Amino acid sequence: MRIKLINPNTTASMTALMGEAARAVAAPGTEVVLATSRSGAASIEGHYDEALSVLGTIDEILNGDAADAYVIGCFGDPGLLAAREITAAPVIGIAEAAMHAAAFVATSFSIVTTLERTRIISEHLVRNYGMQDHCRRVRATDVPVLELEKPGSSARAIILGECEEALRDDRSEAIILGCAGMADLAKYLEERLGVPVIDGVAAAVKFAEAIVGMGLRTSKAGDLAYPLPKPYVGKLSSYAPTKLFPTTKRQSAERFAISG
Ligand code: 2AL
Repeated sequence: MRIKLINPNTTASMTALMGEAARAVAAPGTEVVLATSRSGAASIEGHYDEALSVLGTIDEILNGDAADAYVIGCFGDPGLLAAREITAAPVIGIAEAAMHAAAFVATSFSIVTTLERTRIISEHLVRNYGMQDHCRRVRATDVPVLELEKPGSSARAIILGECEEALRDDRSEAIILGCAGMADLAKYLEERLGVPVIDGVAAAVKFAEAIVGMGLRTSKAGDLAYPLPKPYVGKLSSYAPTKLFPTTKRQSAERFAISG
């Protein structure tokens, strides 16, 4: 099967790092195709960055070869539900995958993320995914996303320290890495902390394999149905659903039935 891993930020080196984490866990028959958004912010660190990243992700789903599943590789899961509307192939967000994986191996977890201003994004996701009883705390390190990949950066030590505090003060039993750019830290941290450390990129790839393996596709029966046909104007006129998606129930059912 082919899984397309989309980095919604425009930093190709971060896509490569995520790709390594994805391919390290992918099954032998899984091809992981990497895509870096072609429009938007170099790193996603707030609501504005997130909102503007969604078109780049939509472009990656609509253009190019179809995939059996898509992974949105940013911890805010930006545009996840919109992405699910435009394809019947499963779309998995790394934050939702990480939280579900954590709940399988621990009754409590802490999320260790980047800038303080992104904490609220993770807190909203915890509530949206019904994980309030599992998530003890979201911890921000104030490490900027692009600092994570700078050689000689103190990011690794800061994150390790925050994880140690989480285990001690939150009494959490697992750690979730709150940024796709931390994907290469899971093993390093797990060895030092002695608890499960969950990277959402790896978790999302494995869940995508499982869901595709079960033959499941995104339901088109309700709010995740293809967008309704209507005109769009201005800069977004080419995104008008009329030209892009099935417009009748019958066409929608036909598209739902096509694998890929
Ligand atoms: C992220 C992420 O995963 N990628 C990015 O650009 N920003 N999330 C975060 N909390 O900083």
